[in-house]
Amino acid sequence: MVALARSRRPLPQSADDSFAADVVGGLLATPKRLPPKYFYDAAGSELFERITDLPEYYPTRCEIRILQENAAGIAKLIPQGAALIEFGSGSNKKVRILLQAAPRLACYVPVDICQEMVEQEAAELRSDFPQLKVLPVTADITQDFVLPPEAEAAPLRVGFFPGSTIGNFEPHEAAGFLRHAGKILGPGARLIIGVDLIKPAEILNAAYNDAAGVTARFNLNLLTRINRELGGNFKLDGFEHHAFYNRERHRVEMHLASLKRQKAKVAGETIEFRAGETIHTENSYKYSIEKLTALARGAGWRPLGVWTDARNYFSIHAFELADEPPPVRAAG
Ligand code: AVI
Repeated sequence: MVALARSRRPLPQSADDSFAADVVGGLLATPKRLPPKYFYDAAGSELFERITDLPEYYPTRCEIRILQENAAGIAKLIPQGAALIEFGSGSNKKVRILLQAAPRLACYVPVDICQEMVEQEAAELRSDFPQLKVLPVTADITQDFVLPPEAEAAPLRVGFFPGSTIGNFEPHEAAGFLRHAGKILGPGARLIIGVDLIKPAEILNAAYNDAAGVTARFNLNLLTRINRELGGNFKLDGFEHHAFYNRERHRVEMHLASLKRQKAKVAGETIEFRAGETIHTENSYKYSIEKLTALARGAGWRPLGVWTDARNYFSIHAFELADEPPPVRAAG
């Protein structure tokens, strides 16, 4: 029965097919847009690591500081024997702080779309934490994926989602992701999540327009990737990085602005640009503690604690999966 149902489904698209479909679909839409998850090829991941060290880009430093200063309190919420699952693990800098403070874990499961990165970071952790079972999974964290049997067998799973990556989702997608994380982690789960807070526009504008131009290169690298992987012919000097804080929507927007009227070919499609027209490449939503807590509650999570830095730039929240789904509110 199952096999029959399966054989009737269309063949799954390859990763390349969905990249091409997302890029062409996004560039033919009005306004033009590209999903930010495609920033992270090898060059983009490296540029992002450089962003995290920039003097203007405060989130990584703030989050590491909060983790260091509150490691014992946060680690108390990770019970002995639990499996720790990191969503979109990237660099292992932050989880090391938790691993040092946490009691014996059943295993640590870093999950990331970039296989090379997740394997390399896992190898480093294995040599620094020889007692720890490190079981990397290569997957898109927004899609269903299977946890290793050791993680499934643990009495409890704790999710770790640092870096305010949740801010790169639209708020309804963020709620959807939190629900999806609850399903993956299962009953009794906990979640530790880093979230960037609302703050003055000058600080946000500087963080996404660094003087060294690394964020601009990170943004433009998306066109380089499209040229290489989808046979595109974008001329990089015809586009400019634009990033600004949108106060009404509490988000930093990143765009690639066309400097002139021009055309580009991508995967056999011709895309036309007006002078000044932009491709919207990323939103980075900033939250208040209350708004993030309400979003998580709506997705079935009960707050356990929240930690911030002295300037209230960044927050780390801990949640526990509620037994009952939140009531559906009547419209009107
Ligand atoms: C990964 N993400 C949380 C970063 C952010 O701040 O939204 C990506 C980034 N974009 C530009 N700079 C950093």
